[in-house]
Amino acid sequence: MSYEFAWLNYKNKIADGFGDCLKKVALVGFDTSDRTDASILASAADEIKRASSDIFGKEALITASTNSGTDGISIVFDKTLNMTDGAYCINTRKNSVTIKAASSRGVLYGVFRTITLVRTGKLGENVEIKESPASSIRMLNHWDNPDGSIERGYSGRSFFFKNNHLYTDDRTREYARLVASVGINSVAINNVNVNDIATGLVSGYDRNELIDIAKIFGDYGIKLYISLNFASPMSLGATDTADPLDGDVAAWWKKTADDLYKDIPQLGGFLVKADSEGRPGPFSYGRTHADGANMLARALAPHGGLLIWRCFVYNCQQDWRDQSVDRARACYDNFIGLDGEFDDNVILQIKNGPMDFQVREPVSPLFGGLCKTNMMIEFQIAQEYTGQQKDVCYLIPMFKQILEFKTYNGSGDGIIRDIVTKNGKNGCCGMVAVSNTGDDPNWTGHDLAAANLYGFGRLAFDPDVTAEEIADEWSRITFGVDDLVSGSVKQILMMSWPAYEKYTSPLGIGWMISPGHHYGPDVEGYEFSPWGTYHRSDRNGLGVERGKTGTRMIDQYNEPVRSFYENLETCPDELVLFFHRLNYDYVLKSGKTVIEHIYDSHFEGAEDVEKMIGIWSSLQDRIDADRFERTKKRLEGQLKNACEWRDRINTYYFRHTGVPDKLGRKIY
Ligand code: GCW
Repeated sequence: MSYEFAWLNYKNKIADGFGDCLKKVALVGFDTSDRTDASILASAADEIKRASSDIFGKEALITASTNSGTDGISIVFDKTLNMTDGAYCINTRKNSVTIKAASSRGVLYGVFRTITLVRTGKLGENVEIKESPASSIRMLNHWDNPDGSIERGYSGRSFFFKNNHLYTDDRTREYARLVASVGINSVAINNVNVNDIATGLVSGYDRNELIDIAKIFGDYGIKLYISLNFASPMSLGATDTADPLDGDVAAWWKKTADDLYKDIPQLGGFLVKADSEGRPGPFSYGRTHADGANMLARALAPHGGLLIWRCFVYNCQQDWRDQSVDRARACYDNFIGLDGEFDDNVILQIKNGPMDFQVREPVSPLFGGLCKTNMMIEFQIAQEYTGQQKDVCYLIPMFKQILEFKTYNGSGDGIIRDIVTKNGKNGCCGMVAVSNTGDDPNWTGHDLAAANLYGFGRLAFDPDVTAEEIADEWSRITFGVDDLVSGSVKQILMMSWPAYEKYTSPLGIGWMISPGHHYGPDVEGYEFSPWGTYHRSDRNGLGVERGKTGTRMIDQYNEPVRSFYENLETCPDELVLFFHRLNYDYVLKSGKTVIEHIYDSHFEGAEDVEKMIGIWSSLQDRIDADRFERTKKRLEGQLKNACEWRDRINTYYFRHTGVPDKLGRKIY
């Protein structure tokens, strides 16, 4: 499939200003003998060339040099500088720009950043910009399957797998370039549900292709990770058990890792989903998740590899009649007792919320509970439950809120951002997102969904940048510099998450989506299922009580968070039905009753989508016809979806309560 260049289309209109500097380039210190550095530096040099020729229609004049020039751009790689991996410094004078870094990744990121600043007109005379990545691991997880399908993929097929084989083509490099441009440095290419031939990826299946992918990633400073099947040695017939304490099993993994690192010395490590949704894991052998993770981590440790272990572990065979079990408790209950038992090269990957990527959830209490364990936060930009890249839902404002949340973990505030960027041993922490890319020409299905990919990378690198800044910058480099376009696109993006929240499930309750595929409403779709996702609506009220009189999930939070959520006086409206069961006539902080809120928010949500269509339509002559039309179509589809949600939810609650809408709006 053909592809576009997303935000890296340098032919888009750029701002006036410092652009000329790209015409003359001095490369300083690029003659390194280190092959890893050399390949990344070559990508950086190539990028400047591309930007220059696309912007000016002419190749830049590039020289290898020993010192910075007095005009044009000088890119300095100097290992003696006191800067961390990926950090860079950009200085400007009258006609010149200098980018300095002590790491080749820093050079690459500095080049990408300079190009963006030039394009958006943000580079003036005499500025100094110093950036260093906040998270040491900035990762994407692809849920791509060997047959080319993508689990929860909404933008076409895989560009890593086809017909049960890995492959590389031009797009592999374009992908690496795209994600490296926002600082991504780690990528797991295969689904965490490891089935069929994917099991063999660790032990030789398609090894040459794996090497090719790792090499292309390496050119852009990206480490390849492989998702593994915990039962691999058994599934592949090498052992008759997968017990992590069995000597043969450990020896098999050690040899497997040794062989892998011989072929791919830069491999990042493994990603594991175990004992979750039917996947094998240590529980089958009466072992703990620490036993399982450490055994694998020890196979990787001699090579500097990392073992990333997911905490999405819960009972998906629940009986809906049994109200004593609460899925929201599961992640914390399964891992809290293991704090301090994991090896230094193990990182627990924890989903942002205790359930599963709903439009609104509290922060997972596990972040505030673990004190002696490396942690990464897992977000999902694939929008499985937030519109599936059919509906626009810009998730960066949500991620920002989560990152700023105070857990009161340990002695200080325990802000999530700090836990995932500072608290890991030897930099073993960071942020990961389940990717939203596929082989659609625009990469993300919905053109506006690319803002989530861009934004996630930017945020993992610099959590201080605001959602508005990201939206504005992304729009300028994606659609070309035009204040009206970027203002309007920013407006649509910023209203999209609240709109989605309004027209779907109310007040943090979640899970009213159609079972299986998870798009569109089905109020009771999961109500009598084994998945542990219930709202228990009856004629009086709705919600699962998670406080003192209920499942006590709230007790998993530290004080003062615990009391904050326990007390109805302080528990915020947007999460009140996550934590408490309430009657329909309960008066919220907004002054509305629950039932009034349900009606109002659903009408408003659909109206917001109409507004978004109006804003987008006003850009008709300012955006190329292709992207204008395909986005407009998606927005119109979104309106249909929003109306369906509105009418089903409002009708369902009207039928339960008999309470008429005060404003007499149409409820069926
Ligand atoms: O929400 C669920 C998804 C599954 C996914 C799982 C997970 C990869 O519906 O498709 O499996 O989360 O995160 O492991």
